[in-house]
Amino acid sequence: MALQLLAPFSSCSFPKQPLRNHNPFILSKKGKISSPLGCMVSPKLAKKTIVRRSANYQPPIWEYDFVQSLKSEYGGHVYTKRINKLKEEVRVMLKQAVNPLDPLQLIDTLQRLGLAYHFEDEIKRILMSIYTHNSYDNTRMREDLYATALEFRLLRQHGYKIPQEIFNSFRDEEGNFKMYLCEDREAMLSLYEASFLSEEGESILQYARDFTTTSLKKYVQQSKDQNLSMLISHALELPFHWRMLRLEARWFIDVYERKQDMNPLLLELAKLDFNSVQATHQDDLKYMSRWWRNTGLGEKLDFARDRIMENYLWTIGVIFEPQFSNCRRMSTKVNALITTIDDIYDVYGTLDELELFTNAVQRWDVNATEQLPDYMKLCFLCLHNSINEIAFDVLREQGVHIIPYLKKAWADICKSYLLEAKWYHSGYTPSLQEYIDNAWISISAPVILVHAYFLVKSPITNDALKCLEEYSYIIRCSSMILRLADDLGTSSDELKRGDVPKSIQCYMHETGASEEKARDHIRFLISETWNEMNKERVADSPFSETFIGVAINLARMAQCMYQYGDGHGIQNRETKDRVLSLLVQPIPCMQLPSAYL
Ligand code: LA6
Ligand code: MN
Ligand code: MN
Ligand code: MN
Ligand code: MN
Repeated sequence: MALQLLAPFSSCSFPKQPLRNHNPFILSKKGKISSPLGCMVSPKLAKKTIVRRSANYQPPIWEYDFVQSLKSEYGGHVYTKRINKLKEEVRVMLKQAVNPLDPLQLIDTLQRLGLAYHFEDEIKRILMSIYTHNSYDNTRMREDLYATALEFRLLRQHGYKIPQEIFNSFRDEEGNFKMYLCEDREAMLSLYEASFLSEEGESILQYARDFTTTSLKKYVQQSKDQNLSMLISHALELPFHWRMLRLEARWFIDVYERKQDMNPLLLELAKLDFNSVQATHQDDLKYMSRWWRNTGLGEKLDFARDRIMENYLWTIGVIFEPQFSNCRRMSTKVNALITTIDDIYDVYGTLDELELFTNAVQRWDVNATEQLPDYMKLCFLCLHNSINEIAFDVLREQGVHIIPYLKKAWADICKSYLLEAKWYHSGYTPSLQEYIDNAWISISAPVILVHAYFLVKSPITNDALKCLEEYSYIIRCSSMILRLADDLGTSSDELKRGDVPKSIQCYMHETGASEEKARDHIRFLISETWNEMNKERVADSPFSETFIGVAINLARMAQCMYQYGDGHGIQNRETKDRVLSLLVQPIPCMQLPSAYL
């Protein structure tokens, strides 16, 4: 049964849109968020013994002193000099790459090594020239599937409208991909990766994805070539387009080192640059861990997740480039506040207290703290101070008063939290549609993205502010993926401790499906949402490329964090290893020759 995910806001406030027949769901592109709780009056807090739940979250494994002891030599002048020299050499390589495949492969390698951000102008120029020198009207016969798919992927990534029919040369009269192509694993991988740049309704790409997935899975089962199998399994687990960039870079640097035809210059640059970026991230992290300790929230609100390391890790997935330190730092504050407040609503607070808190946030008024219990006073003031400070910086530096936007985002999330709390306390199971209408907000992506908009330092425009206020479609798509990925990773534990039914359970309740089928359905919705987001990221928009990148990266980071369960709350082995490799351990490098020291 096809489920219709229609308007992602309360369905009573907005007429449902007609279904487009090829699409199993439509996220609404516009609309107001209704305020189902706005008219409710908070009852006075009753003085009685209160039974509170516990999530039994473990204390943080990353101790304050350990974080403060992190130190890297790679931020220093000597390394910067070497990196700049290597960058010049890569620029020459980019200029000299002329045969049609060379520049594409070089760009792909630079992307995967995490170096592309240094060469954005050069890469744009090369792709522009490839685009203008070729015809994409699908009459041209193409012979090399590997090259065609790579060209298609890189061009689409960069916003060119390349038709899916570019792959017609590789299909027979019935439209099937020609079977002999399966023998060429590199081509299969290349087409597989390209197929994730699809938009909704692009059946050739969907077919390409199914075809290559089947073929690559079969290969992995039978193959003796361990190296290639490892690459393929990695891609099958998550395609490049869905992956968190820094982690992918860290992984690929090791892969690249083992490649026979690798270029030592690129390898050296990739390692040094990774380590130098890591040095910047360590500085951010140390700053954040001091801030967090000063808030006292980790200590005083003992029921809540104390996860400053994980809260910072998210921001590396969202925007890793060294020049965005301030954005990462302020976003970490936002994440830490979200995580704490979410636990207040989901675990610790009574319904009466939650009404008061929601009301205080809506008023955005320090006078509202008076009625709050002490633990909420602390949290509310921390929220108020931290967010007002972010707004103050923006006012000082860019002359725009943004508190109305920030406080609206916080009021919206608190209202959505409160609705979930009411559902929980009344034992109500919503339909999947009703759940989603609220849950794309309660997952916090709108709050994260509204703040990020003001922190990426692109000029603030009125058009963008309007889109921000109504949570334009790219924000909704990113939120939807974050929500569904979070539900896949966290809902089992949430249900055990007592929480609202999440998307999986709502779907099971509504359709009678098994948990496994429900999970499949949620994964399917994630992939449909990616199709929508792919279209949206290249559509006309008042948002900067940087901000659109942030929205997409947030979805990628969600799929990373919840890839093996609740990587945000549980402190599982995978998250621990990721922290170690991204934030703690530099990549071993050869000593620089003494001339540099
Ligand atoms: C996930 O917790 C959590 F805290 C989030 C708000 C996810 C994203 C957070 C960042 C970037 P949980 P719920 C800090 O699974 O209650 O408890 O909405 O969220 O399912
Ligand atoms: Mn604690
Ligand atoms: Mn929660
Ligand atoms: Mn919650
Ligand atoms: Mn969850």
